[in-house]
Amino acid sequence: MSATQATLDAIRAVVGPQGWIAEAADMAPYLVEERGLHFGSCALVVRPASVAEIAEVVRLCAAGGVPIAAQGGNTGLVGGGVPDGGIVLTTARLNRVRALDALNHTITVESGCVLADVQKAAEEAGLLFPLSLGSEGSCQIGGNLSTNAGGVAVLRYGNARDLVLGLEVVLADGTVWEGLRALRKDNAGFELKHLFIGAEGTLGIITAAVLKLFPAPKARETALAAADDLVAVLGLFARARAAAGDSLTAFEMMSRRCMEFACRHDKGARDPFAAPHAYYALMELTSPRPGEPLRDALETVLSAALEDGEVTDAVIAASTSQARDLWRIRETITEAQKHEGASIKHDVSVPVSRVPEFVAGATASVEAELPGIRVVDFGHMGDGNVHFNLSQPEGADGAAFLAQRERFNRIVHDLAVGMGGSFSAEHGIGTLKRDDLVRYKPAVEVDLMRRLKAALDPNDIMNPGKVL
Ligand code: S2G
Ligand code: ZN
Repeated sequence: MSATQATLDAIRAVVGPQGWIAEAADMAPYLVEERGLHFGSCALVVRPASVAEIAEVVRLCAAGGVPIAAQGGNTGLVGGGVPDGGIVLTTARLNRVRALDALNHTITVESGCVLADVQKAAEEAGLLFPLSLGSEGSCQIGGNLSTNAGGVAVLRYGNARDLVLGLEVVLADGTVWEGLRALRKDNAGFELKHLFIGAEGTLGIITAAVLKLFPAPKARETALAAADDLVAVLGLFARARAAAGDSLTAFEMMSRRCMEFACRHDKGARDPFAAPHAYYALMELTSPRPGEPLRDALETVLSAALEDGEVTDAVIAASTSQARDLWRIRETITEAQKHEGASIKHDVSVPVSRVPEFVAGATASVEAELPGIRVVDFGHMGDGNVHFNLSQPEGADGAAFLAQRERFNRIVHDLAVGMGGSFSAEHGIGTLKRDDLVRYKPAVEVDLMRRLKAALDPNDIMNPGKVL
């Protein structure tokens, strides 16, 4: 019997019949990335029921040299959770809320908790866990932390990394690091948790976390403004930020094509304006103080912008359900784009002040490169993160379009990095951007990452081939 077979048998004994999947059809969903662009293979899908089982499985894999692709909800977009042989280890069954300390404003959750459930647990305690992204109904907090997820509230609350106080991690030799401290001040040595947040499972497996909670919003106003170009949208952002300060919780932008795709493919999405507009800004103000005059602030900002011709139209949601309708347009773009053929995505960031310049430059370049290409630009304007996604020309061959991914990645990533931006703002590296990491990160950074990887995972069993 091969060493691998012996290891797999031992793993099956550790987790028991409920804890493993070997049927090809049952394993299939674990082997493909969200958009079906990355496929993998594995010998076994392992579903441990406890940290102790995970630790023992990792110890066996370390001894047997069996690679582990740790997975949460498998909603990633860069192939980070797709296995390349070895086993998939899903933390889905570790989905308990272990503790919630309202006075300390912290919640301790296991990695398999779905993000929406963490948000709900906080809400039931009269508090807010602010991480919020399109896949929140299925993504799991372990994956959110492993990829340092961003989403729509980064402007006000930061990335996943900024929301974590403590971690529990199973290291590459099976040791459990129990670092679930719930302290906002703990300045004793290296900040080790930040090694594992954003490491995409390449240094260890996050099994639980202590997360920060915040006062729940008692007042919330949402508006959609229309503008002729991104310079105007940027001007509106400046006005809103100056007027509302930290009450401005989200500021998203989307182009006309996004509105068209959303309304074409999602029956629940409706353009609130009579006329088409080149760009839209979705803004949300919240406050923990009930009765805070957020609507007045919004009306003041929007009427001044309308008066100055910076904004061409605007609607302030008159109800929670209308606010949800406005958000739906923004959140359905990713799904809608799938119906428009092949897409080449870019998840870049530049200084907020340079978003209009970046989008104009990138659009001119890609349209010169391939007439008929359809730029689908939207994203988190408030934190400079643009999803500069490209849909194939109508009627073109999807595979031929995707074959040009490298070429368009180069154009778009070179421009963003050349503007002091990043080629990967929130989605991470996975396998998709591994080469770009070496191309764009300073050699000293890549070398440091490689040294950390060698130190923490000397047998290279933790998600090998991802990130580095
Ligand atoms: C978003 C989703 C991925 C994409 O909607 O904010 O992160 O580029 C994106 O479609
Ligand atoms: Zn995004």
